[in-house]
Amino acid sequence: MVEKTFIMVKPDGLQRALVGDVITRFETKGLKLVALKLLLLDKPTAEHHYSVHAQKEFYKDLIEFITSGPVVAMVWEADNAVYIGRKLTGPTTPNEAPPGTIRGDYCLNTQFNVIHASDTVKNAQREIDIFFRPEEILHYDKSIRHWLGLDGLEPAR
Ligand code: FUP
Repeated sequence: MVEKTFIMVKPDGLQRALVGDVITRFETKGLKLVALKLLLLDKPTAEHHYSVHAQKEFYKDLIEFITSGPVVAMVWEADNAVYIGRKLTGPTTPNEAPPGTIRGDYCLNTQFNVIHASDTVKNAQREIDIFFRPEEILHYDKSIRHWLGLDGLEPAR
């Protein structure tokens, strides 16, 4: 099933010059970039995005952190995009994130963990709606589909 997932490079990722690397990992895996913007989150938007954590002890710090500098918000599309996005990202706790994942390769700290990736299709849609207007999500074909094996089993002519 074709899905969209919401991916965000957090302020630490941008300051550490990891935006390009994050994009490269999703691009080279084969997902399709359908929306992207650089923005400074305001507090209400940050609180909306992280509302599920409102009662947690780390919530205040999390809101302060996520609004502390520019972030890069993106929407990536693929079959199973949400699951793939989480796999590329790695677990929340950096010590548990295996090498080869973004958090496993770049993070030592649970808060400064470089990237947000939607955890369910439902949450992905909710998060996309917070950050993007419908007309900001693009529809287009990528010719690479064939070479990723996404166009069926017909051999190339
Ligand atoms: P994730 O979906 O992996 O980003 O993790 P969560 O939704 O559970 O948490 C959202 C963010 O809160 C994490 F990216 C980092 C932060 N967090 C903490 O700072 N401390 C914690 O104990 C758990 C999460």
